[in-house]
Amino acid sequence: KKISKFEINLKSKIKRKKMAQILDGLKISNEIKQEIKAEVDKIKASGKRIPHLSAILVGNNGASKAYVNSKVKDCAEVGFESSLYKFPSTASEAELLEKIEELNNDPNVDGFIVQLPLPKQMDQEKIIMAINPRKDVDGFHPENFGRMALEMDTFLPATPFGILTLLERYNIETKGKHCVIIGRSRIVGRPMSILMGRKDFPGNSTVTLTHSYTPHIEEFTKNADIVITALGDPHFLKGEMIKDGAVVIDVGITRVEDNTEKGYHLAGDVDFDSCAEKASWITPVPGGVGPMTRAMLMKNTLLAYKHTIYKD
Ligand code: BQF
Repeated sequence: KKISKFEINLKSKIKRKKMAQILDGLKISNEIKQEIKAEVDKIKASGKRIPHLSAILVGNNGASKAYVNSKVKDCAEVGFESSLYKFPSTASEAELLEKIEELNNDPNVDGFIVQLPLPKQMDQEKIIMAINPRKDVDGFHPENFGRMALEMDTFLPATPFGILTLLERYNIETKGKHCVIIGRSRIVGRPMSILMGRKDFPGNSTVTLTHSYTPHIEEFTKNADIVITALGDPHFLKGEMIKDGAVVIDVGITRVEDNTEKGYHLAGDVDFDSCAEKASWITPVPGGVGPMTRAMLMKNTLLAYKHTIYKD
């Protein structure tokens, strides 16, 4: 039987893969920073004190230095005041606790962060517990984690807050969806598992939290409407592990050494090319969740300034 040109055209049209749309974190993060800047401009015009974020950096970790510097730059961009306190890696826990107490009591500082990870001799938990929850713009204090889990107003950790904001701005349906999260870190996976199950938008998902002891992870990811990867294993999630039309959020940012001037590039947990062929929406790396993380720290600082979370 002869096949007409029309039929061939039709077949190739049906076969042609529909590529995923990009969740553009860089674009949305710039919009959010612009919105914050507009608010700060109004605050300035009214003659009031401007929002102030402080940061504590301990030691010489290259990535930590770069992160903290980028936060100082973001503050300048949105019009916040910022201050950076640097300690050598040999600093004692007591010295650090003293600075935290000073910032806790400084009425000119709205919020502050201690850049993680800390050197090994420091008890990270003890340091975080010393931060006044009202100034904990990273949302790492257990009181704020508890408030989050109980669906009270609080500072959400910047990365989960950034993911929620991306889903919200792109109006991605989460209600009644199956959300599979890979990784149970304190900063991403575990809070995300709580947030996606909240009675809110984004939220109202059925959540599965998978991790290094989950056998046959693909049996979960294949059944997920939304997959969030935060494990730090470049190209871990392959297209064959997801279902058609899935929403794929990549939180991985592993530094992979290469021959570029920089000496490295960032690799996500998602095998972008194979997943983009099947997904409906996908975040790129770089330019996806990372820039959102940075913008949400600015947002939390503004919320601290305005006493949006703790009202007294
Ligand atoms: C991008 C962080 C692990 C440990 C401590 C943009 C960032 C990253 C990636 C960024 C992170 C990760 C930050 C991209 C802040 C996110 O375009 O892909 C921005 O600056 N982040 C941090 O301060 O501490 C970390 C990850």
